[in-house]
Amino acid sequence: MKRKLANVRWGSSLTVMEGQTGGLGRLYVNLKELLIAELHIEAETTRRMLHRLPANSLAWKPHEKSRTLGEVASHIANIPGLFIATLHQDEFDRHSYQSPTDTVSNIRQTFEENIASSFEVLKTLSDEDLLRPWRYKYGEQVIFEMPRIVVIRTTALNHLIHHRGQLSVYLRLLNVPLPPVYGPTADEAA
Ligand code: NI
Repeated sequence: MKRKLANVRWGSSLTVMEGQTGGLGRLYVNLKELLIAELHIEAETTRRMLHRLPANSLAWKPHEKSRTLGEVASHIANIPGLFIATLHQDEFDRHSYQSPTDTVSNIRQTFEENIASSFEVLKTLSDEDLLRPWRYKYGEQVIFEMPRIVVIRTTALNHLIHHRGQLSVYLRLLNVPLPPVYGPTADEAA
């Protein structure tokens, strides 16, 4: 039997299958539904951060070895396009991907397009698909091969969150008020 577990405030919902044994039998949730719910939360938090990018500081960097603000923000915008929106194929060549990220509006538009196509692809993936391997390549060179769900959880989501944390420090150093992330910041309530 299927029943809805929860309507969550970011607009997703989880559908739960109750086991045949009834009572406290096993619960079953499609893996993609958990990933879609997680991506909704992280996309919204990242969107808030990208809306604070100061257009006149994209070339700024906090250290000579660091990426510039624009490079970090571009990288964030591209991550879902590289590591989720590509998972309908069995492999992906990095050389086939290009997006304009030279201005704040390009960065934000690239992020929105990549998130939208990521949701479209996620909706099509079964649990079996998510457990099947996917290859990331530079031309003929295989950079890594991992099950799709591992790619989503590590190379997409954890990677995005890592660079969003980096971006939040850049924005603090540039005196940009920080939006809430997992809770309030020194500037704003959650
Ligand atoms: Ni990175």
